[in-house]
Amino acid sequence: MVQFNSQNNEILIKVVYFGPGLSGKTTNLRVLHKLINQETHTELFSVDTMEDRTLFFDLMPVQLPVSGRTLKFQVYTVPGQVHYDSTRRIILSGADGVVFVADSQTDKMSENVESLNNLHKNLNANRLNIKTIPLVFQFNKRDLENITPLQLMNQRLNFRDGPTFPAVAISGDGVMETFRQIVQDSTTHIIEKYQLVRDPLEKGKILSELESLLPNQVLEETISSGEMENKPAATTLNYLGNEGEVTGQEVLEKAVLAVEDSAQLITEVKKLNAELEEKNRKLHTLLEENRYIRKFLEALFHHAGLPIITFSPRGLITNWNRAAEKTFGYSKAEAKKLYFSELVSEHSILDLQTLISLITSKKQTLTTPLIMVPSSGKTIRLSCVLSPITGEKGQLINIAAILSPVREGTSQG
Ligand SMILES: Nc1nc2c(ncn2[C@@H]2O[C@H](COP(=O)(O)OP(=O)(O)OP(=O)(O)O)[C@@H](O)[C@H]2O)c(=O)[nH]1
Ligand SMILES: [Mg+2]
Repeated sequence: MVQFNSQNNEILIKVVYFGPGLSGKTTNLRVLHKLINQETHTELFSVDTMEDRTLFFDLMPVQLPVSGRTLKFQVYTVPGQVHYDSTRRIILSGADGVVFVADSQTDKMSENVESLNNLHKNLNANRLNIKTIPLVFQFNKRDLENITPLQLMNQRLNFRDGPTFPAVAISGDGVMETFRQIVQDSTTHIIEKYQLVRDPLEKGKILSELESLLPNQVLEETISSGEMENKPAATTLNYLGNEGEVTGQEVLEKAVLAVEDSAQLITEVKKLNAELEEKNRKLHTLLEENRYIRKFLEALFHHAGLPIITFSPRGLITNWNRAAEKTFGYSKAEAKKLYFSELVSEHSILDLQTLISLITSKKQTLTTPLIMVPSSGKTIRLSCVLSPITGEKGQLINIAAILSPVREGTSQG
């Protein structure tokens, strides 16, 4: 189904996991989902699943960014049960690669062969050729007793001498290896078929980048068949309420498209969510730092040994520290009802006014001695450093006054 979106430089590639019922197709996708979910925020959608039987299909969209392009793999499983034939045909439509998951148990060989014939028939119905489409074989359930030797499985099933992988999908063995192979083969196939990249060096670069994007780690735990019920690994979409086979080509096609769209949307929303959470975390850290700095500055302000007073451009006191309380004898609440000029003796008022108009116009820090009047009425001479406090746009918000004793004397009658 390869589709190109030249605007976003996207290439859509469809890969289908095919095979007889219970051979382990869904298990493969669940393992892949566990392994690649972290980096790619990939979702796994299971559409109409009853216990561990796929009734419609599973879909896992995997986005891999390589060399300025995004390769969007749509990875499907078909329902293996014989009577879901038309669903398999629809899912195979436009496939760019197939993984055939065979069940290694000796008594399953005839089901494997029947399923392979069914693949042939349904590819044909979609005008696809089983001899040329990228096809990877996985011989699954190698952990069980009574299994067919690999060589014999190869002879019976691998009619075109394609790549094969033994696997124990429930414990993850062989799952990533199989996926890597189909990713490489279907990408190569598409690049060559549509002549997307002519330079062999660039083609090699894309393929090795793809290779490095898929993780090497192995599954830590075994996937149990009951896991889906206890801890859903997949987003379950129930597109159709009907039980059993859905008939009507058109309905099925629409259903597949609708699920693809929802899958795409949900994946994007998840990705956005993850980005938002990350931004939120950063913002939170910043706020915490800010809160800390604020607390630190507040402590510094209140416990500074010198009186510090802030007042509005009109002169009304806005803040007042403990040393100011001690020096002037007013509590903070009382001080906030006063104008700064009320603390200044009439001998210094002109000096103060000149200073404030200079600060207002030039926004500079200025120092002057002032004769000041505490609540006791006994004046004191203090050196006053006046600094502008400006807002984001440079506008004057407040003026800060830091007061300290002047060297030559402390009081005047
Ligand atoms: N022992 C063993 N069991 C496996 C292995 N892979 C899958 N299974 C089990 O086989 C059963 C069927 O696996 P699924 O992945 O659901 O099979 P499927 O091919 O999707 O089946 P359908 O959806 O019906 O076509 C589950 O109980 C799996 O846990 C394996 O490698 N070894
Ligand atoms: Mg299944």
